[in-house]
Amino acid sequence: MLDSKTLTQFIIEEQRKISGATGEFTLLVNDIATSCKAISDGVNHGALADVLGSAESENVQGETQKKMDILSNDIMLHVNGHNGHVAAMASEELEEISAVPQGAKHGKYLLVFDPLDGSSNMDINVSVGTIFSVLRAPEGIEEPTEADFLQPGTQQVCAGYALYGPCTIMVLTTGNGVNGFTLDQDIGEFILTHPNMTIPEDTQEFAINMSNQRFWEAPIKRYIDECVAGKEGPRGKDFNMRWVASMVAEVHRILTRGGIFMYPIDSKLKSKGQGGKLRLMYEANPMSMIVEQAGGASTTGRERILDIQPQEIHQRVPVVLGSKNEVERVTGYHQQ
Ligand code: AHM
Ligand code: MG
Repeated sequence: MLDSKTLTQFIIEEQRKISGATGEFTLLVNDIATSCKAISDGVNHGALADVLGSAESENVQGETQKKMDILSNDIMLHVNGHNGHVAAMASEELEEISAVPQGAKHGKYLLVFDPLDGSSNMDINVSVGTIFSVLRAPEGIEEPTEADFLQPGTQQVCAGYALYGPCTIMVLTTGNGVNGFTLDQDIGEFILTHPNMTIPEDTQEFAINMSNQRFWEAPIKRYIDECVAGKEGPRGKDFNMRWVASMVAEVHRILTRGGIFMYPIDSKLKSKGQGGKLRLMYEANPMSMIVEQAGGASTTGRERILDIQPQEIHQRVPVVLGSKNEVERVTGYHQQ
């Protein structure tokens, strides 16, 4: 413990390097960490705290909400809304943006989050996570509107996730590399355990929901066919496959040992009028910033995700991210 560095110490040191930093960002990251500790506690108690199973409600995406989706969303809103560091928040679970509570001070940041990603895994006791992204609120605006959130991913001040797995890990970037912190449950602090995480450029592991194969476009079909063909195919090597169905866990695996993760556009999604499965602002943008900061790449197959100008807060996009050379190959197949 005497040699270890807490998340708060780490952020304070980072902020000292920036002239004019007021400490507000450090306090915001502290609030986000507190929310993730509270969500982690709920997730860990499972049936003991009666947080498994579905609630009676649907979210804005028309998906049935899990009890833990609602609890996680409430925790994020409550912990981050009252302390004067955010000007407004947007959540995957809420139709409209959320203003800070009446009477609370307005901060200079916009906080965007998916409170419990992969929540279909809750009931089967498999990893879930929280994904977040911090943007700057436009200066001089008291009550931000949805339009103020529609900033491309390149504008993110910070992006991160908490993974609730065998242990709880928070991974974040402020645009200066990627660092991972493990929650020490005994003292209630996130401790720097994974400094300077990087993604190898090459990989032999892919992650995709293969049950959608018949709906894919030709470039994705070709890429996966070539991986599956293994040593005897055009790639001349065998590939391994993983699918946790929890984006946070897939990205964490890729940060740990490389890999490529894909949720491409397909004819089934198109027939529902959707531009992809994953949400640009809550999932694709924060994960793309983390992956790029770790030396990986992230595209829709056609363009860099971080360059996309969002049209609405709940917009969905195709996602291809991970080890650079594989992502570039998939993107190349889309150009042919
Ligand atoms: P969610 O935000 O409703 O939990 O959905 C997002 C999740 C991702 O974590 C995961 O990659 C994907 O949806 C799983 O999709 P599928 O159900 O096709 O396996
Ligand atoms: Mg999600």
